[in-house]
Amino acid sequence: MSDDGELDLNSLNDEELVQQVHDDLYDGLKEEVEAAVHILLGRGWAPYKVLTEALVEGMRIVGVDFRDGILFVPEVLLAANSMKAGMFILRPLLIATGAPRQGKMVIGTVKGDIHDIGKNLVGMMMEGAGFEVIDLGINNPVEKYLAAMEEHKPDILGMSALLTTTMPYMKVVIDTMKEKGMRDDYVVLVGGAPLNEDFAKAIGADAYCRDAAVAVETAKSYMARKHNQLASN
Ligand code: B1M
Repeated sequence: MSDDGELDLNSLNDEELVQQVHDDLYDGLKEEVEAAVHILLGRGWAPYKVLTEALVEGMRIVGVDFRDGILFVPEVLLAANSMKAGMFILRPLLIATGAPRQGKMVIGTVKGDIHDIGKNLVGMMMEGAGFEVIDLGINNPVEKYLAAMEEHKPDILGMSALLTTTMPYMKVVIDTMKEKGMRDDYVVLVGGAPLNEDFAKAIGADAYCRDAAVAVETAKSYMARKHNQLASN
C-alpha cells in the first residue's frame, strides 16, 4: 500500500498482479487494468500471455458469476469495458508481428447479439497472423454479411454468437449463401461460447473455432489448402 492507502500494483509479484487484474476486471476498474497490463508487458510478458492469463481468464470468472446471478448487466458492462481497455493496449502488439499476408476475412457478430469481445479478439489475432480483417461489428443481418462479401471478396467469413437464441441465425446466413450459389466460394468459420463442432457441422459451416488461437490455425490451414489447390491447377 502507498501512503495514501492506494495499492501499488508495482509492488505485487507476477502471480499477485494477475490475481489483481482478475479482481479489478471483476470490479470494472478500467484504469487499474490498464496499468497492470502495462506493468506485465514491462516485465517482459508476451502480449498473448497477458491477454489469456490476465484478461480472458478474468472475464471467464466474471462470466461464471453473471451466470449465477451474482453479477448483473451493469457490472458486466463495466468489466467488459475494462477488458476492452486492456485489449486496446495489446492490439498493436499482437498485430505487429510482420507475418506474411495470408488472406482476407470478413467477421461479425450475428443479428440479435451484441457481444463483441471474443469477435474482436479473433479479429486481432487474425490480423497478427497476417490476415486482412474486415470487422462488421455486432447485430448483423444476413444482408450485411452478403454486402460485405460482395464488396471485399474475402477468403473467409467468420461469424460469432454468444447466445443460444442467436446462434441459429448463423444457419440463416449459410442457407442464404447456398440459395445464392455462393456458399462454396468462401470458407465459413463460426465461434462463440455456446457453439460446438456438432452445431457447426449441422448448420453447414466449414469449422467451429473454440478460441481465437484455433481460429487462426484453422484459417491458416484452409488458406494453405487453397494455395495448394491453385498451384496444382
Ligand atoms: Co452476456 N451472456 N448477455 N453480456 N455475457 C453471456 C454470453 C452468458 C453465457 C452469461 C451467462 O449467463 N453465464 C449469457 C448467455 C446464456 C445463453 O445464451 N444460454 C448471456 C446473457 C444471458 C446476456 C443477456 C441476455 C443478459 C440480459 O440482458 N439479461 C444480454 C444479451 C444482449 C444481446 O446480445 N442481445 C447480455 C449482455 C451482455 C453485456 C452487454 C453486459 C456484455 C457484452 C459486452 C460486449 O461484448 N461488448 C456481456 C458479457 C461480457 C457476457 C460474458 C460474461 C462474457 C462474454 C465474453 O466477452 N467472454 C458471457 C459469459 C460467458 O461467455 N461465459 C455472457 C470473453 C471472450 C474472450 O470469450 O466471447 O467466448 P468469447 O470468445 C472466444 C470464443 O468463444 C471464440 O474465440 C473467442 C476468443 O478466444 N469465438 C470465436 C468467439 N467468437 C468467435 C468467432 C469466430 C471464431 C471464434 O469466428 C471465426
